[in-house]
Amino acid sequence: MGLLIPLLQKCVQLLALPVYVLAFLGWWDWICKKSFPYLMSRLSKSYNAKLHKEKQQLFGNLADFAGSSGHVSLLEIGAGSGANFSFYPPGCRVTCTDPNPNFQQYLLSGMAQNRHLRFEDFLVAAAEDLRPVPDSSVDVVVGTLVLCSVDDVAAVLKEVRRVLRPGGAFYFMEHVAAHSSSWIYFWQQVFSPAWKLVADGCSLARETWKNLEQANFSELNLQHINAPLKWSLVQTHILGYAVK
Ligand SMILES: C[S@@+](CC[C@H](N)C(=O)[O-])C[C@H]1O[C@@H](n2cnc3c(N)ncnc32)[C@H](O)[C@@H]1O
Ligand SMILES: *[C@@H]1O[C@H](CO)[C@@H](O)[C@H](O)[C@H]1NC(C)=O
Ligand SMILES: CC(=O)N[C@H]1CO[C@H](CO)[C@@H](O)[C@@H]1O
Repeated sequence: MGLLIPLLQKCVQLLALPVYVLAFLGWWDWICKKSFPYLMSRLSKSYNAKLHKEKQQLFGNLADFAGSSGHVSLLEIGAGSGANFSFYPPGCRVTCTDPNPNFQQYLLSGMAQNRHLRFEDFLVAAAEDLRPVPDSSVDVVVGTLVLCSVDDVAAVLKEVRRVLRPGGAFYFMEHVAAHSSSWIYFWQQVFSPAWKLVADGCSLARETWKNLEQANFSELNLQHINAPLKWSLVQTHILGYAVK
């Protein structure tokens, strides 16, 4: 396998050559940032339809983390087009963050369809640096399909822990690296470099559960599942919540 993987990686990169050329010219990032919100809003509808049961189960106890006001104050990182709003409890105060400002119109229309929530703010920020959000100020942080795309997972988890109040929870659902002896893992490695460029910085084979284990939450509820997706490169998922 030693030489096979780099060789196959180069083959896949050759197939993606037009994208590499656009990146070389400096245009790809602009195209990605403009077109991704539309693509994500379409993709996330079909993804959510397939993972409805899992999300319902995941967010089922979210209301237990309500603060003293009786409502949950919630910060969603990498909110994208707002794929999780319908799962939040009535009265939930939602602040969204995403480094890509082009998501805002999708978030606003998602909010308009979820009148049971109170939309507080949209921050254009990477989750590695949530400076406008004070320490220990939110009950719940949510991130779905985000830790695959951030630059520094450990730095993000540190920020998440900083902004959570003691006893608050971080809910996550992420596609991750498959078992290292599986074929899926082999193909994840083959496609990884080209995928990262084409899919707006998404890493195919991160062992994100390790970062969560090392992030010093006081309690970690984490499950590995095979998501019911046909596209098996992103089938292997983790989901759960970590309590500060
Ligand atoms: C695959 S999309 C997922 C969107 C949405 N959370 C969902 O579940 O459909 C990844 C999102 O992460 C965002 N993102 C990329 N880098 C980020 C970073 N450093 N911090 C926070 N979000 C980031 C992207 O802009 C994009 O909205
Ligand atoms: C977690 O705790 C250990 C032991 O106290 C410490 O060495 C480590 O730096 C901490 N990690 C983080 C991310 O806070
Ligand atoms: C934008 C988006 O993906 N919205 C979805 C949120 O989740 C509900 C329930 O699964 C879907 O019906 C929406 O399409």
